[in-house]
Amino acid sequence: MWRHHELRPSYDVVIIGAGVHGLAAAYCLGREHGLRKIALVDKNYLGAGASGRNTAILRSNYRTLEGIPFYDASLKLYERLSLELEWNLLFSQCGHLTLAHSDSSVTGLRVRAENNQLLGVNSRMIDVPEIGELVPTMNRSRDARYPILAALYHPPGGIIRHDAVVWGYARACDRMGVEIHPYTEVTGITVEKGRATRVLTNRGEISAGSILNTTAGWSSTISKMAGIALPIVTHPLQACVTEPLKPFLNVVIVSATLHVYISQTDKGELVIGAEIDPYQSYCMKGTLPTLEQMATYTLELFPQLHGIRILRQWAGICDMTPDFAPIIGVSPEVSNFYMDVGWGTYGFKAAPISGKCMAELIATGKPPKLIEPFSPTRFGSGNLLGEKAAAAVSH
Ligand code: PYC
Repeated sequence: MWRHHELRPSYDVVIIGAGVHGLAAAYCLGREHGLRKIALVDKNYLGAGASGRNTAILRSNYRTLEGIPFYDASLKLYERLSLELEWNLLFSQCGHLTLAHSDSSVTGLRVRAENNQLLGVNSRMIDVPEIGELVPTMNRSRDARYPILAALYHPPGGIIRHDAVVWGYARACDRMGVEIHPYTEVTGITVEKGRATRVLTNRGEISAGSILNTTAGWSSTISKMAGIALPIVTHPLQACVTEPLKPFLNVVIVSATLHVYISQTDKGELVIGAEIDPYQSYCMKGTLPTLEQMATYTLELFPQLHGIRILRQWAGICDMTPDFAPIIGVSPEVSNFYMDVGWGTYGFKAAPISGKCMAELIATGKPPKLIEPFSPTRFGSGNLLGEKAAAAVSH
């Protein structure tokens, strides 16, 4: 799939973090801008971080006028990515349902539906009978602890095979001559006269024309090596997968009130996710209380699932920003240090468009319009965004 290389002494671009964001940026730098002297370095195996730990949900039903077009561009790139990479990513556009269990969440989801429609994204509010047509197996009783009142329906949303996305991009990068260096941990970054000149790793030193930080979970620690402070806090986010069941759920279900989201894979397993852990940590282990919560909330929606077995539980770590929007752009302090970080719980779905935009920015020096609102300078100027209301579950 990709070859082993010795580290060369210098590259045009060194990308730190070989998850989907780093891979997508390397792929676009090569494919769209003709750059080849690119090294992707990662302290672990490919997909060991957030790229292989998310619940693989794709959607563009966001809340803000900045976020909606961005995630929608990403979804459209995902729609043709299997063809482009010649690698089946098992993207199933089965649809995405965000449930409302209170009047205030109906109002909030209505705003999202209207903003989505205004910007050409296929989303609409649906009532309980229509929810029943889409998910006849879900408990829609008025006697439930939190009865379902309505839902935001987003037909183009769905699930994909996240490992396949990593492998597909990695294979395409390798074919172009981009070097992928797993197990290559960055231990320092040298900055001279406002430019990052060298990346120090456990396998030696590399000089770099440009450096791109695409790490998730460690983005603030990597940026700090270049002397850049980021307004990020890092929290674990847990998920689990059940034994395979006969197909009964062909839409992604999200309930912010119940703090749970559920989908069924092609193999029949249920993938279930929680809200972020309430404390900051870099730990990627699951905990029993969160597993119990995920099980309890799933049973509120699907009581018939009692007794099914959990196969695995895990955590990924998420870099949370104050406005639930990413930090994308060049550092105002270090002129050749680029960042595509701070994705919170939204990163996986944004990878194709972030990679494209970062590649354009690095290759041309001009930020594409789509990423301008996410600039690292917005915290200083007070132009924060407000994407929290689009979170799958409340945080
Ligand atoms: O934003 O769809 C989402 C999501 C699901 C799990 C984590 N984030």
